Amino acid sequence: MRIKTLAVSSAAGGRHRGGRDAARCYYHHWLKQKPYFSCGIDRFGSHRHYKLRRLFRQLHHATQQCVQDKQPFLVVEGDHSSAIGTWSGVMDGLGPEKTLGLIWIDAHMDANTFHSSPTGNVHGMPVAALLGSNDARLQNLYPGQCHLDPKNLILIGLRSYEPGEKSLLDSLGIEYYTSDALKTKGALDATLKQAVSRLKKRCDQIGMSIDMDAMDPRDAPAVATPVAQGIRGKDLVSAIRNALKNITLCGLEVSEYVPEIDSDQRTVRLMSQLIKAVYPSSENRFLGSCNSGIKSIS
Ligand SMILES: [Mn+2]
Repeated sequence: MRIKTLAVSSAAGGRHRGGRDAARCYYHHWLKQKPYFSCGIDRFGSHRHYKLRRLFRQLHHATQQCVQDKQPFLVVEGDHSSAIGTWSGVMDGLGPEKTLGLIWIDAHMDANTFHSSPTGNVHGMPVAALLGSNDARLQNLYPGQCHLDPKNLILIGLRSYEPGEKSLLDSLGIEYYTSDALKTKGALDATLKQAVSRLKKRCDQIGMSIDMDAMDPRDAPAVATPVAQGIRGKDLVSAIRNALKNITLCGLEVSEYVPEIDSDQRTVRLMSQLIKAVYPSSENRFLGSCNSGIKSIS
């Protein structure tokens, strides 16, 4: 199986601009090839939302195409706001008749809106956007037609969130697991296995979005917003391997890695193990060395 790789060199939705180099760094050091597709925002500054909107639209187009071609993909992106483009594209690719189940592994709920966010950073809002929150400013950034059904979203690893985010998820009856609930031996393994089998029963495709800050900072220190007491890296690698034994995801997204503070490459190494746990087959080839012709937005 070939995996299409999509590199997003933008951190404009986050708070650490170093994240824009995440994709380039990952592909250079670990895949030894150029990414298939990249679109990026090099600078902060004016028109940030206008540029993000364009970026999400490009990414939406790319993942929509992947799904229509039944082509599994890997997105490596700077900040987690890009998930708005990734998964809206998948849902539109599936069309209104088919459903996406999404496993969201993160320290944060990412369910703020422009009304509730203390910072205004869009990387804290993708879950709210995908669910179709009624924040007009946020929906203005949303490139897709379809939204995520709350019962098809499961969040894992949470430990830092605002009360407004929790009440949004609770009001929609969304299933989530805090990292505290996963501390006992075997709990993470069982939870992930159960999440996959539940989504498999009711959804046509399953995707996974991994925010590197879900992991404990001892294992993944090079992230934009580290939070102590996270899931241990090796536990997540083995839980993913077990849970996905008989299933191929439609796509995987990895987010929030900041290479410039990854002095011992601990975080990128873990990122690579997580990607291999999702796409383990030695037959897998990551498509690369090809330019889509889409220019960086800067
Ligand atoms: Mn996140």
